[in-house]
Amino acid sequence: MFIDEVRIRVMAGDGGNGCLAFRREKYVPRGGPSGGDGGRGGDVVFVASEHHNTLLHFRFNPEHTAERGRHGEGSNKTGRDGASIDVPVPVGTMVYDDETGELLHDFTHAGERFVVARGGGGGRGNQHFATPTHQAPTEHEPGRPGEEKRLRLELKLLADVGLVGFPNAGKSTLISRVSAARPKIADYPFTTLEPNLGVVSVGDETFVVADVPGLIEGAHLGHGLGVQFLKHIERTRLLVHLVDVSEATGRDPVSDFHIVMEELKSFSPALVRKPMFLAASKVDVAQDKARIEALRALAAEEQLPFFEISSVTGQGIEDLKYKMAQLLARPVEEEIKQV
Ligand SMILES: Nc1nc2c(ncn2[C@@H]2O[C@H](COP(=O)(O)OP(=O)(O)OP(=O)(O)O)[C@@H](O)[C@H]2O)c(=O)[nH]1
Ligand SMILES: [Mg+2]
Repeated sequence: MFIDEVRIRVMAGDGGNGCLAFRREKYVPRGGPSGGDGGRGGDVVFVASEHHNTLLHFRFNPEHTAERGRHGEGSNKTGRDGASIDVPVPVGTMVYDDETGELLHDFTHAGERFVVARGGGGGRGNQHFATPTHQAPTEHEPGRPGEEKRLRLELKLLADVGLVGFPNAGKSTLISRVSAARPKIADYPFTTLEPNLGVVSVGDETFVVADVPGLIEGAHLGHGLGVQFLKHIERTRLLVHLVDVSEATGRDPVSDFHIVMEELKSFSPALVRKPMFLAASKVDVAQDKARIEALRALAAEEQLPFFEISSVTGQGIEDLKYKMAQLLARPVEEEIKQV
């Protein structure tokens, strides 16, 4: 399975210090000790959320700190407690202590809460140290430090979008263009030997794109890398079919399309019934525009949304990302009806 992973640091608030003070008031000679206690530091709490499906938000925000408790004050005033913070994590997140490797928590349902770092207790003020024989105590405690931890969060991901096409069609390059994933890219077929995942964000939406090894004719018979890795995209909601339209392939784009479709179908007929986008890839180096037009006509015939993209110049990439997000934002039932 695919795994999204981040390392973060959480710091609960320190407790406030206890105060050293004596009551000083008119007409009250030798007022006793009056140092208040420090407040508790805030906790860092993880909350399982249905609205998050990736750990992407932690990449931009790898430190989470709760507020410290206020110090105690004179007149026996206790310091205010520090505010705790709630940090959302997707359901399915496993929280590990990064130093010991110990599994601290496994979030299984929405709304579940787990305190990952506890705030420190407040120190006692000198009011607590008075005894009959010790009436002017100067003892007071410092607040205790909040817990600080380095954590590793792990999430098993299901891909939302699968990239399919011939070897060398530019699938890995596309995923590196739209996400932070950095798969191996090279100018020879079968660079990708196992699926790569990338997390894509478009506005507030995030989704997961899987790049699988290229398919060739006879893949279902075991040619090339075969088709067994297609199981990784069986549960996606959208396929983006990349066809290299540059002359360098020495093949016809339309026949490339049909060959890949046959291989997908032989693996699972359900795969070719999924919503699919057809993307003409490497349009920056396609000299003969007729190759693109032939593919466009095919897309119209097959009723597939058509894109012309270049992961090198960036042409068409934003539009493709946006349309993927738009399709994924639709309720699942709507897609089933369409099929
Ligand atoms: N000019 C141009 N070259 C591209 C483009 N996209 C990818 N390439 C090049 O095409 C070659 C193959 O790209 P990859 O992304 O590795 O192709 P792939 O589909 O992942 O290939 P496999 O992993 O072997 O199935 C690399 O040399 C890329 O630099 C593009 O839009 N324009
Ligand atoms: Mg690849």
